[in-house]
Amino acid sequence: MLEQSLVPKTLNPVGETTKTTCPYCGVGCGVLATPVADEQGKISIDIKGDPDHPSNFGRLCSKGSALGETVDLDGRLLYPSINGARSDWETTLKLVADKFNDTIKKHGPDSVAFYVSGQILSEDYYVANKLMKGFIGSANIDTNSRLCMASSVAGHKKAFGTDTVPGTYEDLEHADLIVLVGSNLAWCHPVIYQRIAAAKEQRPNLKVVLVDPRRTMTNDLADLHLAIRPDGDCALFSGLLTHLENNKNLDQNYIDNYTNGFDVALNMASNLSLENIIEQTGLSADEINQFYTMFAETQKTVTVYSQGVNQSVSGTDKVSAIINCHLATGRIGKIGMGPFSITGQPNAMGGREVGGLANTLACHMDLENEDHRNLVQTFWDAPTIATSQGAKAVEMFDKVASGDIKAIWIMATNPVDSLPNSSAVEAALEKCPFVVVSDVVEHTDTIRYANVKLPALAWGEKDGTVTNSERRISHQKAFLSAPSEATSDWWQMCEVAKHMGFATAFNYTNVSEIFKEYAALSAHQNNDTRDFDIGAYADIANDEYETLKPFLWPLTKDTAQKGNIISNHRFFAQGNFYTTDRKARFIAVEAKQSEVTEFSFPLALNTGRVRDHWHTMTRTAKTPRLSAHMAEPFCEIHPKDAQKYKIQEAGIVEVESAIGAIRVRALITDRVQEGAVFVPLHWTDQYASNGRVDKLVPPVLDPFSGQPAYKNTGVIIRPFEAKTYGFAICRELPKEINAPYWAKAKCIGGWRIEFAFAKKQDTSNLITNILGLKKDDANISFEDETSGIERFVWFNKEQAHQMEAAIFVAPTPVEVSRSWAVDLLSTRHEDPQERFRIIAGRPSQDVPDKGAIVCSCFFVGANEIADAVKAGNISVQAIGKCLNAGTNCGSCKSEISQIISENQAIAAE
Ligand SMILES: Nc1nc2c(c(=O)[nH]1)N[C@H]1C(S)=C(S)[C@@H](COP(=O)(O)OP(=O)(O)OC[C@H]3O[C@@H](n4cnc5c(=O)[nH]c(N)nc54)[C@H](O)[C@@H]3O)O[C@H]1N2
Ligand SMILES: Nc1nc2c(c(=O)[nH]1)N[C@H]1C(S)=C(S)[C@@H](COP(=O)(O)OP(=O)(O)OC[C@H]3O[C@@H](n4cnc5c(=O)[nH]c(N)nc54)[C@H](O)[C@@H]3O)O[C@H]1N2
Ligand code: SF4
Ligand SMILES: [Mo]
Repeated sequence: MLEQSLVPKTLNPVGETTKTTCPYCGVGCGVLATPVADEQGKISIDIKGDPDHPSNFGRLCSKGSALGETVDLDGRLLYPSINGARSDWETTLKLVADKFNDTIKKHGPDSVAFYVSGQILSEDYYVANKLMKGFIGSANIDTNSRLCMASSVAGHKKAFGTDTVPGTYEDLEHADLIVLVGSNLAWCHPVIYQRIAAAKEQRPNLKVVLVDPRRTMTNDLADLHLAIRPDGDCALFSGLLTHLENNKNLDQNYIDNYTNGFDVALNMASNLSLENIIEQTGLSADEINQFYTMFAETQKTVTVYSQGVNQSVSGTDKVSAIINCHLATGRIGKIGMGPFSITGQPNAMGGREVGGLANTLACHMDLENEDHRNLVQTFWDAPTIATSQGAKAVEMFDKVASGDIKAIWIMATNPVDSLPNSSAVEAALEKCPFVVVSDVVEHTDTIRYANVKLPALAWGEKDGTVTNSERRISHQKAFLSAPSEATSDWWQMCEVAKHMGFATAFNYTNVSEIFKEYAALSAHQNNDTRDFDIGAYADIANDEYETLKPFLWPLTKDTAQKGNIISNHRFFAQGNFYTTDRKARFIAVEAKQSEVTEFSFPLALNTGRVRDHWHTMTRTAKTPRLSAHMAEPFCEIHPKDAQKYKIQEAGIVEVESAIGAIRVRALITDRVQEGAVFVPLHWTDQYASNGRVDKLVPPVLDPFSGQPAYKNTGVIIRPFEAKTYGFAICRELPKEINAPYWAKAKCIGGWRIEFAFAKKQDTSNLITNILGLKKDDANISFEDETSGIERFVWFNKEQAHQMEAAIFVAPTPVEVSRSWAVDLLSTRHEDPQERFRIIAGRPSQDVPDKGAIVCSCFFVGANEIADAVKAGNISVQAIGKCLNAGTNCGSCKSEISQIISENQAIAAE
């Protein structure tokens, strides 16, 4: 039960709903948040999908559905502080302004930097960019979108002259072929996945091709899976261009009227022979041909792509190779057609629009364009304007390390975990004379290095706009009051600007004033010379902003029909690109064999996401529901590699690259290919002993975009030879967990801890190291010398039915049903006889073992689903009927489907 002081205060009375937007992925789902009271009057927030929001029409995924569980104040950063001592806002902001001013005075504007995030709102982003580029006069502002979208931005600008996503989500529903390249939609953009699944159910003719080295859950939707070799994408799409030419599938009219450079691009592509393509992609001639034929024959084709494309040394080239095929067939900007780069973060797109990248200017204007610079400077009435690119993310931290940057403000991102070579980032921040961090939580791996900590408003408290993957701008609204001294990111930025001497330009009293200025700038001297124009809102009043409905840009002053905006604008069906001659540019792409990993690092490390966690887990790990699906950092290893490197199932594995090593749980599966391993990016020092995968990833960058290649690092794996393995659950966490391997996760009523030691441990010490408890205080114990199995359980001294902790120790990976064990903390153990059962490590015979949790909404486990399949429930719907699994958010449907196919075979035997 949460302490009263940790319960957030709502702005609205019970029952009054706020329409807002989900703070997680770039799908940008509309959310209805309503305070509700239970019988004791305890307030919580009910979360539903907004049926009227055009991104999700009422749907939400597992993360969105669990938002209500993340808004409590447990673990929140609530006061500003300086060097660890609590401070007040006035002193703190003045100190930040003075330090930045002093540094600039002594070392010039490029000695300071802002590193911001696709998780701040457009208004926050707009003022940060305005301050750095127009008033400080440096372009040293970059964002974690560099790690995420930069290759797509670069690819768009090369081809279209501007960073435009041509189509909309509707195109996915109208398409006859959807090609998913390097996108695990089922887990990363679940509501888009569900929209495609629904369309496919209605129109089984809609075909889906998945291009991904791994067989992800998204494969459940695919008619064809191309398990491509890492970075084989340029070859695949270059070959496709040649195929389209050879088979007369080109739209010559489109090429002639609206594009340049086709011949050069085609020439380059045709240098590749089929053998080259086979070699670079690792696919068979048959697979390649099947895909090429499908693409060639299907007019209504959308190619959706994300990090398997962007996060690569050839990221920008991959984007170009894909766009080339769409331009060559004229399949762009028309219903059901187009290249479609989907964004990761809720406001990755907004950040691009406000010019949050070190090489862009506000409102899709160019830093290199003098007219644009003059326009922006005059509009802002700014004393200066940055004239050349600033340091991009990785370079920015290199400059912090070298001392060129001496003061940095990090806002809403965790670079110590998420940048490549993250140990070097740590070292850089440790040395940096002045580090400011704005965050919503008290403990992160980055905030450890802050001289100044600024508490920010979190989702539910903050207010402003975000833009999703399809260019739709939605209002993210507050429904909770600001806790303690937390303030909005835009306010922090503006106050520092004022203290730096720029009072007039940052004197906003309200977030809507920022939006209004931003909208006005987008339209200023535009006249369709720039794609981004939301001039319809150039005069928006505060009350109109309050009720702003989701809208798609562009929305110019002329076209606006405010109040009833039905815009489904697509770009480029009739050319009209934003290059000087208004024609698109084909880009010649040289497909090269991806570098073979070195002899000493023979495996290709791929990294990415899991279904129920968000990045560095600062919010998703607060909820037991979202922590149930994957409770530990892991490494997926192909069975043959497991054999080769002597890795046992559920053992601990050390993954080492040229720059670092981590220790995670081994998960042996043929979902990854032989020669490749996969580790998720989520686990930080806050949740595991040594699971930060970016310690392994070297700063290898795409040459055009500066985006890191997170998906192809040479590594070696070896077993961590543990003599003692263990699993524990506890109501209260000890201050510290001491073990060479540990990982912790929330469960209902407490925590679960996995651990391992290289040597056999003295039991008393082990218990102190893991749980901070005394062995002698255990109420039940079991020690078996022959098997080496040891188990201890502690009950509450006053309330004997309440279990406080249990620990299970063994010389091999502990075989205890985790889903059963985590329920023990929230069960009343009335019968003293029953209590002894706990040391058996599994439910009593009449209670079946659920198995690993698959449906996190209803806590349904894999064994339960498998049993239901064997009893004849062989469709996802039937499983939903009998177990409820998959009937709320639907995020687990593809996993259920997989369990069905695995067990149907068994049932049939
Ligand atoms: N659950 C969840 N959802 C999220 C997020 C989260 O943290 N958790 N984060 C959000 C953010 S910021 C982002 S950027 C998106 C990312 O969304 P995605 O891009 O879908 O996610 P990733 O898991 O990073 O990578 C996608 C796939 O690329 C594949 N891949 C790797 N190398 C290659 C290659 O060379 N070629 C091809 N074709 N594929 C390759 C990987 O195997 C992986 O399955 O997700 C967003 N949604
Ligand atoms: N190996 C590997 N590394 C990767 C990737 C990968 O695929 N593989 N993907 C990359 C990608 S695409 C991304 S987007 C990044 C993500 O990486 P990060 O941006 O570092 O991860 P987050 O956990 O989202 O960090 C957001 C931080 O902001 C805080 N926060 C949340 N809301 C607010 C707010 O409103 N204001 C403020 N001030 N703070 C807030 C959170 O508590 C958290 O500490 O990781 C990148 N790193
Ligand atoms: S798909 Fe899920 S995480 Fe993404 S915006 Fe929608 S509810 Fe949020
Ligand atoms: Mo991202």
